[in-house]
Amino acid sequence: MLVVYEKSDHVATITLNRPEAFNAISPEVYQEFSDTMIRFRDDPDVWVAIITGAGQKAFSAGADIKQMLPRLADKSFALPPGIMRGLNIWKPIIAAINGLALGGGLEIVLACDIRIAAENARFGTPEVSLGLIPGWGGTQRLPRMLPWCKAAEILLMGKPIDAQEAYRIGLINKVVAPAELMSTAQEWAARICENGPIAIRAAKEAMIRGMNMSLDDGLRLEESFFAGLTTTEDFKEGISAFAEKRKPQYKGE
Ligand code: DAK
Repeated sequence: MLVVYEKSDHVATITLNRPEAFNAISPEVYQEFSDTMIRFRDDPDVWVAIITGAGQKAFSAGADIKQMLPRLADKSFALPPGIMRGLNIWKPIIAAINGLALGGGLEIVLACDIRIAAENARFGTPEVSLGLIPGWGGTQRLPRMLPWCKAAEILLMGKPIDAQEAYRIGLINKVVAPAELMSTAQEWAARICENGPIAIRAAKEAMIRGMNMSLDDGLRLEESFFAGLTTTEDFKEGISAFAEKRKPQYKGE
């Protein structure tokens, strides 16, 4: 399997599994990854995903330069739509970055909501060194997430930054020792799962949709999501649990 999907306690762990090639994304990896993200989106038992890479060296070194890039000029070569666009995944996604995240690998990280990195992680968009630009969102997401000059540094220099620098500029949430990476990601996922899952999805959807709206329209959107949440069983459970001084038991209803 080029992409492994495992689940436990409402959390799916999705592993890019081609360690001998730094988890580079061949057309087959891309297809399996897209299918796996749809499986995660549509699996009612799963509330949060953690994406990581197999091995100690790389999250992913990006698109496969030997198997995928030479085919890009061929107009009949089409990849399926993926996580970068159009899947509408409102469940939270955590990136557990276990090494290099380059090119398309970094673009997967940018499509994740929470990003936890091992100390040996590095982040970059080397596409310009190949005479290309990022094609899965890098030129659009980085300047929306970082100060302009830091996005420009990454995109125009094509030179990776290390995990501490990525943390310092706000590209990632936390840096941990490699041995603590997965347990930290699992702790964050478990913490998210303690909250009402419908509320979590509404919060993410409101954040994403609101990014492309005026503040006024965004506030209206928030109002309509808020009103919808007040009719859920989860909301009733949340306020009852508070009054009864116990932990809420959310069902996602
Ligand atoms: N593709 C294919 N194989 C790769 C690879 C990659 N991106 N990265 C590493 N490998 C393979 C190497 O070829 C080598 O395989 P063997 O020779 O052993 O068979 C093995 O992994 C180990 O690599 P190295 O021997 O080079 O190991 P080092 O430790 O010396 O260096 C490295 C590791 C990751 C720094 C280096 O391999 C490297 O610079 N790799 C290239 C990284 C890169 O340029 N990534 C960006 C790719 S461009 C699209 C949208 C987006 C994209 C494509 C299409 N569409 C809209 C259609 C995305 C483009 C990109 O991501």
